[in-house]
Parts: sequence; C-alpha cells; structure tokens
Amino acid sequence: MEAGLPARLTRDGAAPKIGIVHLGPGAFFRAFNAVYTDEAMARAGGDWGIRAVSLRSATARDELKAQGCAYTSVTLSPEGRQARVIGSVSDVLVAPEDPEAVIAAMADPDVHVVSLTITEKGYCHNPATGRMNADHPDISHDLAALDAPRSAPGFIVAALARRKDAGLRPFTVLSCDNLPSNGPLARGVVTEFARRTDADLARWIEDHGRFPATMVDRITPATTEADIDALEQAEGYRDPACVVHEPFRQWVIEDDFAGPRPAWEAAGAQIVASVEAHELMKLRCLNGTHSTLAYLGYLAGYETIAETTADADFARLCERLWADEIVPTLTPPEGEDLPAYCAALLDRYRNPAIQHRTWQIAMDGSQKLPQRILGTIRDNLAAGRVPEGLCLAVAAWMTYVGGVDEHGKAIDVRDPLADTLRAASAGADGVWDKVGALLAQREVFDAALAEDARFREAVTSAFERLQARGSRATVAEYVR
Ligand code: CS2
Repeated sequence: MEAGLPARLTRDGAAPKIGIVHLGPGAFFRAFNAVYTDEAMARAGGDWGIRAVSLRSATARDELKAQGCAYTSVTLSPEGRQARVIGSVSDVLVAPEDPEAVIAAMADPDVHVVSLTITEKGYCHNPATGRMNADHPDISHDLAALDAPRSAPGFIVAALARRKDAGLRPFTVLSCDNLPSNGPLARGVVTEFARRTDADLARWIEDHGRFPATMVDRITPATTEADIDALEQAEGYRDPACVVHEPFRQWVIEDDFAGPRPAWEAAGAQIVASVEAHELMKLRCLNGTHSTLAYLGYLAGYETIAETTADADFARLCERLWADEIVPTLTPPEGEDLPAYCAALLDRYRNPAIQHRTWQIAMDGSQKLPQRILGTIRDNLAAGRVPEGLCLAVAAWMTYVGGVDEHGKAIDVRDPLADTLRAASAGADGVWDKVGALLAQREVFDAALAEDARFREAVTSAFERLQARGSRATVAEYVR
C-alpha cells in the first residue's frame, strides 16, 4: 500500500442480485460458501448474490453493512498471507429484529437456494438419533407461533408454506454443517416439523423438496483482534468482518436440486451422485481427530491445534488413530486415497499461521461426539476391535465436561448440555460412577453403545489414567 493513498475496502460494481438466502453468517460461511459463490459468479455468471441471515446476534450485520457487505478473506499459509475482497454477500438480516422479513426473503421467487451453516445445535435434533427434538424450546415456540419463528426449521417451514400457497416451487435446502447425511437430516427435521403443523404441506415438501447432502471442509478459526490488526498492517485498511483460513478447501455436493443453482463447480466444487463416503471420511478423519486433539490438547495445556500437533506424541496419536481405528471403518470415496488424505491433514493441523484454539473446537461436544467419534467406535466394536485411542478421546471429553482442568482451574465449558453434564459428573463418586453417569446421557450415547462392556471398560480405564497421570503422560504412554 503506497503511503498517502486512501485505504478502502471496495467491491467491483454493485452488489449482485439475490438468489440465495443463507442462515448463519459466521466466519465459516464467509471463508467458504461466500468465496465459492463469488468465484462461481465471476467465472460462470448468474444472479447469486447472498442475503445472509443471522438467527441471533446483530454483530455480523452491523460489521458487514457498515462496509457495503464486502469483506476480506485472508488465506494463511506457512509461506505467507493473501487477502481477497469477497463481493457475493448483498445483504444481511437479523432474524429476531424482523422475522417476517426473513420469511419474505426466503419466499422470494428469485431465491432458489437456502443454505445453512447453523452448527450442529441449530438443527434442534437429538444428536444420538438424528430426529427432531420436539421438546427443544425453540421448536415448541415455533410450533405455536410460526409467523415469528426462532429456529432454522421454523423459518424454513414458514417460508416453504408461503411458497406453496403462492404456487412456487420449493427452494433447495443446502445443509453445510458437519453432520452425517446432513441433507437427509435437514429433510427429516423440516418434514417432521411440517407434519406437526400441516399434513398437506408436509406431503408437498416430501414430494417436491430437495435437501442435497454436502461435505464441507476448510479450517477457519474465529477471527481475533490480532487478525484484524494484521490485515490492517498488510493492506492499509481496517476490516472487522474479515475472516482468516487455511489455503485448503473442499466442497462435495450431492446433485439433487429443486431448481437452478450457482455453477459452484466452476470454483472447484465437486458435484456428485452420492456424498456419503466423502462425508464419513471427513467427519471421522478430520473432525474426529480434531475433537480428540481439542480435549486432550486442552487438558495438556495446549492452546491451539498447531501447538498440540507440534508435540510429537500428539501427532503420533493422530497417525495411530487414522491407521488403526478410523481408516479401517471407511470406504474410500472416488478420487481419494485415504492414507494420503490423512497425511495431508496432519500438515494442515501443523500450519503455524493458523491459530485454531483447542477451546473453540471443544465447544458443543455433546452435539459433535456422536458423528465424529462414537460411530467409528461402534463400527470397530462390531468388527471385534476395541478402539482404545478413540475411547481415550471420549474419556478426555468426560474429563473436560467435568469442568476442572489438571491444575484445578475451572474450564469454561460451552455446550447446550453443559449444566447437565457437569451435574452428572459432580454427582457421582469414583471413576466407574462418573463414567457411568455420563454414559447415561441418552442425547449423546445410545443404550446399545453405553451398555457395551468393552466400551465401558476402555473408557473407564482411560478416564482413570487421565485422572492419575494427566493428558500428556497418558498420550505418551498410548503411543509408545
Ligand atoms: C472443527 C471444525 O470447530 C470444530 O469443531 O472441528 O470446524 C473444522 O475446523 C472444520 O470442519 C474443517 O472443515
């Protein structure tokens, strides 16, 4: 940046005409969906501007709208940083301020896709079964007041009802969260919700609705003040809405749309007949070890994933998990080589430019464990193997949600079940009872797994070792 020139954040031309409504305008969306859409429009055209909707806070709207919804996406690699202005976001709404505006936006005939990055808990489902949780407070609220919903399923059903009444076809619901079969899961929750309000609508959604599954991947830590300062230093302008992320990205999308869609393949997305194998690979290899590193790393006193994997024992732990416990449960997706995929993952974790906090990944474990770790454990047990490393990961989660670290300091546990989990752990004496009390949480562990004696024993013994020796020594012993 030459001295004296005004530093500005600008977009090329006017904001694009809106074709997508996106729920969840956080960092991941800005580093992923909006980037792919920006490139797809640049290369293949189309009116695919995005109206992003926050279901809760006004922060994203306030930051983005102050700069015409343009923002900077910063790629961080060991070789350096690269900043790019993204112009695909055209507007941002805050749902609690005006729920009707959100329903109207989704019912707009020019909108063909409603995409979601609302995190696991945004689906208001039971993580152990994948079905809608009818007792969820937002679901009970929305079932009674569908003209002013709060939840993503509520907004989707309200808007689909309006489209049906207007004689329009439904929009495609595109789940981009790290959930197994995220498309079918979204379909299940939405149709179950609709069934409870209007049987005809539910049938119409079943017949005409489309909920393609996707696999999404790009490591994107929460943006910090230091990231914003570093961007200002490098580019000469301040962008509080900027996002930082790794160079790698992968988007695999099931080819099943209700209407038109952006040419995301022009930006490198893979449009395929079935996403399942890709999804399982990513959830188990990446997210499974990410969560393992988050709990064990946090307990060991490591602040980031890069710091955790710089410890050779923790890197070795990942390699052992992949080779012995995770990859044997997977069918390689077309075009992927699983050992090479895992080796590349370790390099991604070690990227020193990415400050991904173990505490951030440890968040919402009750919603993440089933698809990241427990399914893999179940498959191992079914094949007659006890996956000791993944059982150690479960024990580390149990230690973490107990709320006290290895130095007796309180852990700030963020999880929708945080209070229940802490109470279950605190209310029991001795390792067997503590582990038993946590295994009794049916939103996390189904009865068959919780009652498997091999699993109980492996988790209890790992829990005991963590209590007695701490995380570092336990991991070191495991990889010897
Ligand atoms: C992480 C993921 O925060 C987490 O739980 O495991 O967000 C992870 O960084 C992404 O899935 C990578 O694509």
